[in-house]
Amino acid sequence: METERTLLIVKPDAVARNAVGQILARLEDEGFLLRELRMERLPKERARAFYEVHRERPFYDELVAFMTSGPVVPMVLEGPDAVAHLRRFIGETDSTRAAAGTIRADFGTDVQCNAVHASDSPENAVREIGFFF
Ligand code: 3AN
Repeated sequence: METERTLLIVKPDAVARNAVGQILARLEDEGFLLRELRMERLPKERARAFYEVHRERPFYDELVAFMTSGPVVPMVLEGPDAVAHLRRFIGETDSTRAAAGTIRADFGTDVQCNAVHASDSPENAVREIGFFF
């Protein structure tokens, strides 16, 4: 397996419920190596640009409003096959359907407030890491 880097963002819902430390601990326990980390408040235009691929989706404005509603914690994680590994580890998009024990099941609420974002392909990981770091 190839060593890869991927981007994870702790979203405003999980920051607001004081879960950053617990999420970090799970990621570290799973063996991901933490390479970059920051807390920031995303300006609206940055959030719009980050989710540009969803521009035409009906939830786009709501998604941007949510992602700018409070601070986020973007980070770079590294490990073997990190992109796919992290996607499996966080669980599926809708927190109400995510497998028990995943980050989205345990710290998210629904399809929008789902605690974390993770890059969905190696190409997007490169783009998203470059966007934040
Ligand atoms: P993922 O984050 O699992 O890659 P995407 O890329 O389909 O999921 O969606 C990006 C983000 O948009 C999600 N993390 C979620 O916050 C939001 N989202 C996705 N689907 C919906 C929906 N039907 N209604 C509201 N928000 C949504």
